[in-house]
Amino acid sequence: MKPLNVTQKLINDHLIEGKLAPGEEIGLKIDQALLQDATGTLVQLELEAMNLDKAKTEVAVQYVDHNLLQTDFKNADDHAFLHSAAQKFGLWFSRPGNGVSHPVHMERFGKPGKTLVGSDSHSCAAGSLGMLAIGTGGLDVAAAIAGQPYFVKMPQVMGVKLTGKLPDWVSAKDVILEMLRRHDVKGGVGKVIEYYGEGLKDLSAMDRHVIANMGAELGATTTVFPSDQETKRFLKSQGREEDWTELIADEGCSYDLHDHIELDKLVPLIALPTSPGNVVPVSEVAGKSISQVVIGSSANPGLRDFWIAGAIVKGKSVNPDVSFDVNPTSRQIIQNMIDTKAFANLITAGARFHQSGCMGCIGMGQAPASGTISLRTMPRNFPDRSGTKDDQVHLCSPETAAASALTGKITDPRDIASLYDMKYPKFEDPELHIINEDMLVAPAEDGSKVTLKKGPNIKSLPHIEALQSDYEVPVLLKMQDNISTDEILKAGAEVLPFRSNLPEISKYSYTVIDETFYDRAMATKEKTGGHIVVAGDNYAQGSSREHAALAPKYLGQVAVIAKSYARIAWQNLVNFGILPLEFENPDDLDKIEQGDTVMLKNLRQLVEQRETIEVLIKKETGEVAIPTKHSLSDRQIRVLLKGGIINDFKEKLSA
Ligand code: MIC
Repeated sequence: MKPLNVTQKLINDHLIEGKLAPGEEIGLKIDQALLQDATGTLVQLELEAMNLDKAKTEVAVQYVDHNLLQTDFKNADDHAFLHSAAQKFGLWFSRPGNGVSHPVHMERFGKPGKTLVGSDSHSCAAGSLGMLAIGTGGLDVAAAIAGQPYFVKMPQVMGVKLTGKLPDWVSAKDVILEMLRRHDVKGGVGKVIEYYGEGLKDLSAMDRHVIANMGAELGATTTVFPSDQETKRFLKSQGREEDWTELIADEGCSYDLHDHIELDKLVPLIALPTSPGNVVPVSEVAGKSISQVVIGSSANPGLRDFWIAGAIVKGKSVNPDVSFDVNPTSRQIIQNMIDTKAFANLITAGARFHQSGCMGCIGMGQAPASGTISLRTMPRNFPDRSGTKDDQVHLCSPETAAASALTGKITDPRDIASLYDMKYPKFEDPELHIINEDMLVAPAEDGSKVTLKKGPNIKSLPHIEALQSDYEVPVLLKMQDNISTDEILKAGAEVLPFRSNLPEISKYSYTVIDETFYDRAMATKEKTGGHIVVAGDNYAQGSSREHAALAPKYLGQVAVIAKSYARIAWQNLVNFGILPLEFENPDDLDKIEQGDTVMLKNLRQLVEQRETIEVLIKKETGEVAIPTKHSLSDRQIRVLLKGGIINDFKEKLSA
């Protein structure tokens, strides 16, 4: 048999439908599922709409890590709802404050050789353990929990060879920032990034998590690491050695695409506002004053990351102009930080400790002061995500963050060696971590007796109408390349509490780009029955939040015409019955203006027969015909024509 890489092995072992030809849709058996609260409320409502009796996956876990601030009843009600739903539908429940989903999952549940889908784009982090872990929209996760296969376009596999060893003051975050420097935010679309080579031996499982996690920022389908002796050591340190199995690439296997990173040549890197792909060496921007440093999030989750920051600031004080915020990733990590003195080092130097969770990473508090620079070890710095208008969030390693917290300026961590006369602190990972499972609640034996607790802010899902054949609707918004889901539907403390209330959250659609959107969309919905929007490349990159499709749908969005789409967003649009069209000639975007009217004729038939869909644009000056196409699978066409997955699923149930 032909030698296989790790990705091919994982896919082969779980393939239910389709062929391994890049670009074709495949259906995979899913072993594990992960939900976080901000996307999970919708998923649980979807499970309710699907009438699920009990989760069919081997493991499914509902985490609560995003909406932690309880400024009124809404988030607390959501937590109670999620707890009851987890009990009812057979999921584990990780209680609020227990920690961020991805590292907790890796510590307590992840298993080499398994597949996972998660309703959070960073679910790919579990690829650090030799899993095929894919972040996706909530409906796809709900379907997997209900026992359906997960459908995705067969990706190409990019093998990234790692050689050498990271120099002092350079760490895993710099490896993924280097990938982003090379490939930018859409370089990974349609690809699995598989790391291999002798350079792996000095990257711990948690270092691999840092790299796999931010594969989401490359737009990759997922990231895969082998399961080797280091994976075994990690699982042993978590008291789960028996869950280890070896999974390594066969000698002589091949990859569709290639890249190579010489680890010893890397330098400290930083992503400038407002894209994780805007990466330069720290030395290029060193010296700029900063007002905030935040360490934490699933993109820098391990004990080492907090320990190294603690060791750098040990015995010193952070700069008086800097707020030095630490978000521990889990209660277990806090206990291990106490044990290794990292906690004391950070506190004594002036750190502000927050509860374990995503916090500022999703704009739940920790907004920086206006007009100032915030340095974060987090994965994203899209416009306004922090909660401060025109924010200047930079993304960097814990070494760069801690060094800069001391000086009050962006600082290349290699420079503090001479400034403070210190050597690079060497981390020794404890053989056995303190393990804390107190806040993980097992599913109920019999969920049928559990009643769902729904507070007044939790609204059931509306019915979605099937796609019609003819439309005459306005272009309500014209956008350019790389529009993020944050710009389509804001993150942040003001909006997140409405994740379980569609009518309310839809008021925030596209407000980062155009504050008049909601009013214009509602008026148009009444008058013409809907609208379309147009965009450039990589539309809706970033998060998996399906609200960025469902809310526009609720406001009457019929179709999007874009040059290209981010993977998750493209799937979400179809799942909620919005037609994702692509320009046959990308330059035709220039021929459309906001305010033009669009005529779509005979749409159902053209979509079904995969024919060119001619979009007639009516302008004040005349008419222009623009050819468009779609790249949906037969299954997606069926789903779309019915108005989305829920309608399709209900129809299957009643058949
Ligand atoms: C993000 O990093 O953008 C989030 C918050 O984790 C999202 C999920 C969400 O919007 O709830 C993601 O990455 O999927």
